[in-house]
Amino acid sequence: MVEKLKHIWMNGKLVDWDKATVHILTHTLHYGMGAFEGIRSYASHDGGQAIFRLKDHVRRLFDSCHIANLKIPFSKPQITEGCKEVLSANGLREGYVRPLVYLGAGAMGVYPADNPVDVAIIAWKWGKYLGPEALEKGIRCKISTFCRYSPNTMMTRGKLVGNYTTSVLAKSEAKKESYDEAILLDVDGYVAEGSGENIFIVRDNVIKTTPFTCILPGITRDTIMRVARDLGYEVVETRFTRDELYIADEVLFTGTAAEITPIREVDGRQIGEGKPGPVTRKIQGVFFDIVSGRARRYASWLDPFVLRKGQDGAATPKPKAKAAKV
Ligand code: PPE
Repeated sequence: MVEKLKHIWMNGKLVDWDKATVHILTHTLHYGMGAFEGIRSYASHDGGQAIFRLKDHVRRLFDSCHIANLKIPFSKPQITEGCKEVLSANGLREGYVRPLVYLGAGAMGVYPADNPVDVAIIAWKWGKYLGPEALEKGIRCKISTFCRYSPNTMMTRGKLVGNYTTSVLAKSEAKKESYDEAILLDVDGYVAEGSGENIFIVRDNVIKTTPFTCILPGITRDTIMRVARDLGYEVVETRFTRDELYIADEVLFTGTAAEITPIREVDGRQIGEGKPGPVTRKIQGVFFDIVSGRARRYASWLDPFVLRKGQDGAATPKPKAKAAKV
């Protein structure tokens, strides 16, 4: 359950959490055409707080909308400010920010003639996406019976609302069978990505990740490719098969929500030593140094923001109750 906070940004204004509602004729609710982002903010080691790769997330939101033919009625700087504003207004140092662009109420039918394009930005507290021990111990995955879309079925470079129906099915199937997460193959049978993460494999210190044939161009994926190359590893973008995954020394997921999650088992087969391997550990370490502002080399990926006075993430002290009149 998402914990209720104070405010949500809707079409340029902060509204009360409970008042951030939509009409049942909201077009996106019926037909799934919309776009969203997922962004995290982190506490910095020096006592401040910053949003990780905000500029790149805002750019991808606009790219997604361009792909989907949705004209956002706000500029990139306005959306950027909106993301900071919801964190600030809710007193969240470490939060997850979800901008959502959707077609509002108007016409029904698949042709959204004059429906308004609405924008909301929500922030909430999101702990470890794949469970409290996922980052430390690694997770168990299953190759899904569902496939990632062919590029002309859904346009997968956009983070589009409707694209997530397959993710919901794949994840639910995996959880029902007591796995932590699903790995989807593409329509040609090669490994694509997780239901909400990109995937990397490591063998003999060579790192491979799937190319942009049908995956979401993950910002964490891009971060990890850069970090791994800076650490001196060879990183290759290439298709690989499920058996190559089974015999990898290490497998890991990357994503804003999932961060850097090691995979210790796929389809009942142990991966490597069955625990996070040395490459994954090293990459994880650098990632958390980056987001907490300790790795100066990557400081340009951090966008600091201020918390509103009295909203430092701690529970706001309640005003002292007045003495009851007797
Ligand atoms: N693939 C998919 C399908 C995906 O949804 C995500 C993010 C990624 C790759 C990684 O992208 P990036 O976050 O830019 O590194 N999934 C988001 C939503 C998860 C959800 O359940 O909601 C996320 O991590 O924010």
